[in-house]
Amino acid sequence: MASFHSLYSQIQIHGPHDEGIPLRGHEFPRIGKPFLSRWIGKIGDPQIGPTYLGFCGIASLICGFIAIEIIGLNFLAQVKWNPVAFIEGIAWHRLDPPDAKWGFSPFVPLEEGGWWIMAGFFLTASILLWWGRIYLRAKALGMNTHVAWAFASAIFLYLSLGFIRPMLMGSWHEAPPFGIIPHLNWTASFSVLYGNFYYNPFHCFSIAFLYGSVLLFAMHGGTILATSRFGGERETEEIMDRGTAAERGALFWRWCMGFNATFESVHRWAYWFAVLTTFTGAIGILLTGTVVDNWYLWGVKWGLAPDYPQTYPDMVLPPEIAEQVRAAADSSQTAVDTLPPPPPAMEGAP
Ligand code: 07D
Repeated sequence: MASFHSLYSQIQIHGPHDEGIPLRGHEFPRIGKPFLSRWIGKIGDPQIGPTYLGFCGIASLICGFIAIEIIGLNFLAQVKWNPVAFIEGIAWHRLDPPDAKWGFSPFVPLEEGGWWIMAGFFLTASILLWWGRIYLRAKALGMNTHVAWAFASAIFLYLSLGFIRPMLMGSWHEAPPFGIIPHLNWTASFSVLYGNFYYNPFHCFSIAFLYGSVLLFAMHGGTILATSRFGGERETEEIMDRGTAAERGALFWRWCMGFNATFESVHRWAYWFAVLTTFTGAIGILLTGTVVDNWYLWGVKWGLAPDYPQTYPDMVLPPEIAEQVRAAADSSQTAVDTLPPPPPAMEGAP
């Protein structure tokens, strides 16, 4: 029997090409002459292709290409079409949603956020069409549609961030920008603006499920690799007719922690933890600014967070600074804008 003796060694099957099972109903074309790759075989099945060609997949790729074009050309225009500056600043370039003054209007001049709406439209079309591809391919293969519904949970979070919440708030300006570092900055400032996301209980749930997914993945992946010398990777057979691998895997966990998932139920655990990561995340996003304006104050109200004067009882601001902070709070300036300049010794300090 094939065995996986260490973390590194693995078996590669090099035989006749597998064309797959005949599809139910009409045959759609598949493209590409299949070939084997030893290097790809190190991370998965060595056979590449043939790839299924269908309406949803092709339309999705076209829409995704248009979205990337719009984003990329905007980045290039921002650096005056200089390809070197484009590459140098690739992580910093940004394409912002419309300003708050445009509300949630679909008609915004291109240079003032219209490009962002258009890129978002094509990206969303691309993602939804890809969902269709996953759903329809599962059906065609006679499978259930679990993968499509898990993907739908991630799409729910994506739509909550970029469309549903901005719609509820009446402003595109609430949505994240396109761009690598800009979207990181958006995430951090969004958290601060709405009072610190650590106190958003649905952010807590989402993290618990995310970390839980990682733990389950490590436990399950480890168990299967550790029992593969007994055929543990033949999971279906082990579920239907508990073989020596499943017996050992189950016993291992029962010895270690008194309880074991079954070879079947561990996949339900993994599935629901992953799905709930993005689902609870979406709920947390939809509540922010609509139901709860400030998660920190919400935390103080419900006894989750201490208020700062109690945490730092000895911290008393000098009266003139306290006055400036108060004045800033009354105006649109931030407190930092009004603070006196740093003493000379600190100038130029990192
Ligand atoms: C984002 C959506 C689905 C994605 C899809 C794919 C494309 C490809 C490609 C154009 C992942 C779309 C495909 C777009 C385009 C081209 C080429 C799924 C997504 C369909 N947090 N936090 C989470 C932690 C803090 C904040 C989730 C940890 C701070 C905000 C997760 C910490 C602040 C948001 C999580 C931490 C903050 C989140 C994401 C620690 C400031 C969200 C789950 C240890 C930084 C999001 C409710 C996920 C959310 C979210 C983890 C800290 C802000 C659990 C571990 C306090 C604003 N955070 N976070 O699966 O759901 O994302 O919040 O400090 O919006 Mg957080």
